[in-house]
Amino acid sequence: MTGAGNAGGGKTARRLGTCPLCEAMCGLEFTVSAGRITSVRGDAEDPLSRGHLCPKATALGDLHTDPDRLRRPLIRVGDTWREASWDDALALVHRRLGDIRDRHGHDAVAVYWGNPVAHNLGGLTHGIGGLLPELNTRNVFSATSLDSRPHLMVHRALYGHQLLAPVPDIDRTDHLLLFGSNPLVSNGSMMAVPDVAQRLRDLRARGGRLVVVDPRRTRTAAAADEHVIVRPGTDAAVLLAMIRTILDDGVATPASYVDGLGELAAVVAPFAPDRVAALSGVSAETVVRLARDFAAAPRAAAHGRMGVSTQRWGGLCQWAIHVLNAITGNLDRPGGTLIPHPAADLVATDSMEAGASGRWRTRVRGLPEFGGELPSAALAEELAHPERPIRALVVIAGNPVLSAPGGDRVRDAVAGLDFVVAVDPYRTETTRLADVILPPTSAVQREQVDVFHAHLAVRNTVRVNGPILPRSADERHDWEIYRDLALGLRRRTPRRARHPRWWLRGVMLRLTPMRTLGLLLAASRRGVSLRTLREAPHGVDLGPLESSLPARLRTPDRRIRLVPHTFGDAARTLAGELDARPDPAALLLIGRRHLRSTNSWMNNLPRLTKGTPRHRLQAHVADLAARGLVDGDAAVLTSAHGSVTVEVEAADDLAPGVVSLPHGYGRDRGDGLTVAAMLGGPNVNEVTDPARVDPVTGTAVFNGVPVMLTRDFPTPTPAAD
Ligand SMILES: Nc1nc2c(c(=O)[nH]1)N[C@H]1C(S)=C(S)[C@@H](COP(=O)(O)OP(=O)(O)OC[C@H]3O[C@@H](n4cnc5c(=O)[nH]c(N)nc54)[C@H](O)[C@@H]3O)O[C@H]1N2
Ligand SMILES: Nc1nc2c(c(=O)[nH]1)N[C@H]1C(S)=C(S)[C@@H](COP(=O)(O)OP(=O)(O)OC[C@H]3O[C@@H](n4cnc5c(=O)[nH]c(N)nc54)[C@H](O)[C@@H]3O)O[C@H]1N2
Ligand code: SF4
Ligand SMILES: [Mo]
Repeated sequence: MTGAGNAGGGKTARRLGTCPLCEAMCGLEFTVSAGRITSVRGDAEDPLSRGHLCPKATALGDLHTDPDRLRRPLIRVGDTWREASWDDALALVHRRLGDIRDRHGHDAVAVYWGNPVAHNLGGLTHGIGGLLPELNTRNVFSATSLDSRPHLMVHRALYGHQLLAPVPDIDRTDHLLLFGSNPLVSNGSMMAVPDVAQRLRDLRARGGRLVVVDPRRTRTAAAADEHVIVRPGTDAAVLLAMIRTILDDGVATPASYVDGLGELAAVVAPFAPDRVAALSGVSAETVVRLARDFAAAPRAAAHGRMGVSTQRWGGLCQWAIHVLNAITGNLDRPGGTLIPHPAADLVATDSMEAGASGRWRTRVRGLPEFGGELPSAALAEELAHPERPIRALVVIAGNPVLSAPGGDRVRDAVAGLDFVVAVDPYRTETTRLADVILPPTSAVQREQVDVFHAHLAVRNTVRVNGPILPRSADERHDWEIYRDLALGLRRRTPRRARHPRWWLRGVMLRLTPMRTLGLLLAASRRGVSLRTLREAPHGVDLGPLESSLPARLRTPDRRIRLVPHTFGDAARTLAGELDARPDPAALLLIGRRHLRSTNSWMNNLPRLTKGTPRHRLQAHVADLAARGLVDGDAAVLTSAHGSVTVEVEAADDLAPGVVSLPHGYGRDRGDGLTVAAMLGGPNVNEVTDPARVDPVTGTAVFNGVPVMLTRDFPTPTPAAD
């Protein structure tokens, strides 16, 4: 099952792989010499990535040989750890989790799963699909509610399934309008788009336009035809004013299966462009022009990402973006936005639930579940509930101490539990709090295929590769760890507590991920089987995205209702706040990502961390001067939640009034030493505020957080909210 054959001569071999690190799913070609990866290149024959790769992929070999990467299970003994056999470590987990469930019930065991799960077939088949049902707990949290939950909830509300995701048809569009998205650094998100730099050059070469709305002149904004600066957290008002302009102009052309234009007009009526201008900093003329340019383009696509998902009105922003595409006739049109139709179709095969919500709620704030998950902004308070309904935590490929808002509280809450088990290759700020760490094989030791992100890709392709390197008898894949955890818990589950599909789940747990993929491919009926995949190691190309509505809608009447209640209500609430004026003294905090980092991990690898430090708080030079600060100074950043010490950096690409800190920093090895000097810095999520979530979706607010920046620790008067 390894890819291309021998490069010829000696012990050097070329092997094809697929990068698991981000949504772009780049096809890779590894050179392996004497059991080590000596080079990584992009696979020019991959139909999606076409030879692209980014610096992170070149570190996959370093990741594998990293001496800090755990190879054997660790069991905590007081303040230290001992290596243990898999049997001993698993037995301990089964006993402790089993006892807690026997005494306190299934909900006493909570789960947090992180981003790498979604990129890993075994994470889906045996983690989400196997271990989670076996744990059978309502207390499931994940990175989704720190990320893409607004998208998923909008997909569910408009199209009937959380994974029916229209993505920009970037290769054919004439007009791409991006809100809060920086694909030249992130390689696209909720839009898997490798080689995006070339794709954007092609767009402009064929006479198309790229417009970026962002408080920062990002790489993507700098490459655009137009960059519109917006005050963080106010995009929803801008978008609703754009919709109003298009409706007022009488140029809305929604498809025949779209209902609710009249209701929409009523909802957006308060959003007059000049009213929105003072709030957002985007002039009325600009709002009107953005709307008219978008409506007039023959084929246009609007897309929004982290900047507009993880802000106060993330749900409204995503809803408005979809509505904008729909009312201009761009939804489901080549060159507009189209719903991918992958070879392994999780929607058509009902392999993923459509996305119910509100079946249960968090205890403290009453925040609703969506798709079986509670908002991670509530993780700390739920874990630390005085009645202790939750006693144990299972962490799968996640680092909530660094990635969830109020990370300091998450740390304390996790530390206060009776038992914690983590499946993770590293000792991190989170896993260090565990009683047992179970490390999986590295990314290059397993077969890789990304089934989930194929539902978000700008072309329908699929590719299975690997493993690049063998594993030893003592190493376990993620899926085997999830399987063994689940099987041990099954043995302890009394008959009365067994869920309805008990027997079937037992069978599925015992299949390998590849067998499950084979079944999924067959059920998807796209003409692709495991065999065809193995015969085409560069990938199978099912071609460009295609129109497929209304046939693929999962709404009860196969129609799209433009104004679902929750979004209409939220728009009315926002309308009531339109004339609020931002405090001119407050700064608004936003995040940022760097080309050579991946959320909170891989940043201990020298290849990726050399160069200028990235953990500094960037601010406009005028904002620094006003506080008596210059580049390089230490300062204190304070929000309603907390304070951190920062090193400031003057940035000329940020709008005045806006400051920026990346997440995933503030790393330390647990012995007081930072992982690498430049990773010191603060954990931004000790400043982001878990108390503030998007009221529609419960998603964390990472962008547009009101903060104060001072030379010294302020006397205790937190920033005005
Ligand atoms: N302030 C702020 N906070 C943010 C964001 C932001 O923009 N600003 N972004 C949010 C977003 S979009 C996301 S996705 C989250 C990420 O949040 P998380 O998913 O909680 O955090 P990661 O940093 O991705 O941690 C991944 C962990 O998985 C481990 N890991 C890596 N590969 C594997 C594997 O193959 N198997 C297993 N079992 N473990 C593995 C790594 O060692 C690491 O500890 O952070 C969110 N937090
Ligand atoms: N190199 C690298 N690539 C990655 C990752 C990584 O850590 N490193 N992480 C991956 C993950 S998990 C994800 S989810 C994706 C995220 O992919 P993206 O969303 O494309 O990446 P971000 O850098 O978070 O981009 C958010 C943008 O929103 C802007 N912004 C902030 N606040 C606002 C606002 O209020 N309004 C508007 N309009 N814009 C705002 C920011 O300036 C920034 O440019 O990236 C993925 N790819
Ligand atoms: S863009 Fe993403 S998928 Fe492609 S090589 Fe970089 S990290 Fe891997
Ligand atoms: Mo993410």
